[in-house]
Amino acid sequence: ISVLEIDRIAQNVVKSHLETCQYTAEELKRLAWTLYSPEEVRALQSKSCEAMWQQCSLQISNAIQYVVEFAKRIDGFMELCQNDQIILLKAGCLEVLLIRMIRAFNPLNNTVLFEGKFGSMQMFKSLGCDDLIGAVFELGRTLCRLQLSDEELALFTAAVLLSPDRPWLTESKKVQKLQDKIYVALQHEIQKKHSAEDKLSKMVSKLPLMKTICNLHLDKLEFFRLLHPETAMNFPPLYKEVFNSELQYSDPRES
Ligand code: 4D8
Repeated sequence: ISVLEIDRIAQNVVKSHLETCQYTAEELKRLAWTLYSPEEVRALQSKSCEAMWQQCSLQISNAIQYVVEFAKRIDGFMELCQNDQIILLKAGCLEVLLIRMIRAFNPLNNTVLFEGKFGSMQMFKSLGCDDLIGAVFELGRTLCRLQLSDEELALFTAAVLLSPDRPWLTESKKVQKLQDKIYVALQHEIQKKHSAEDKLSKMVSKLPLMKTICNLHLDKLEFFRLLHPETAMNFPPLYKEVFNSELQYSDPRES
């Protein structure tokens, strides 16, 4: 693999990332001190669990649309078979969202952008998922410490999306080759910046926490569905499609 090819890959992935982020870095900087007032936070906290889940699933579903568009613009992704495209998106999109979250996370006051304003983890209280939200904010804080550039974020999210170890992939060798090249491009990008040489391993070391968060989210969703089946039925179609556990973990050979 030549330096020229690595540069071409990096350019494609970074361009795709920048084109599919809802907010530019400047917009986020301007918004960073637009905080929910204590009254607004109290209003969010006194919502019913169902209403807050509905609101969060809508935000997640909206953000997933951008991740799907990101994936489609990565060279090689659309050349994978449709089965594998779906598997990679379903398995990876929450991880990508969690990495993308750091662009919209302010580590100075531990707040995250939610529907146009920044708020702390207390605003999610009515979800009844304090452990999940706590883990998400912890991840936000630790990822922010790495001070990733948009170029690094782009390549890291692309590498996570193109994980060859997702269950039921039919062409995992093909995915592996794409991911290898993206990691080479990421390592190359990190070296350009004279940043700490173990930055890549620090990034990769956060993946287990992300997997834990994804599984915790699936557990919470499953439990929520048991308690409030009619609300869960009305979640946005994209959210249901991506996180429907039966579809995600069923054995295609058994159905
Ligand atoms: O650019 O789309 O505006 C998180 C959601 C981010 C979940 C969103 C969220 C994001 C996960 C709302 C609830 C990450 C941005 C805003 C909304 C990703 C938590 C915080 C997007 C980046 C920040 C800013 C709650 C956007 C994890 C878990 C959800 C349950 C349904 C229990």
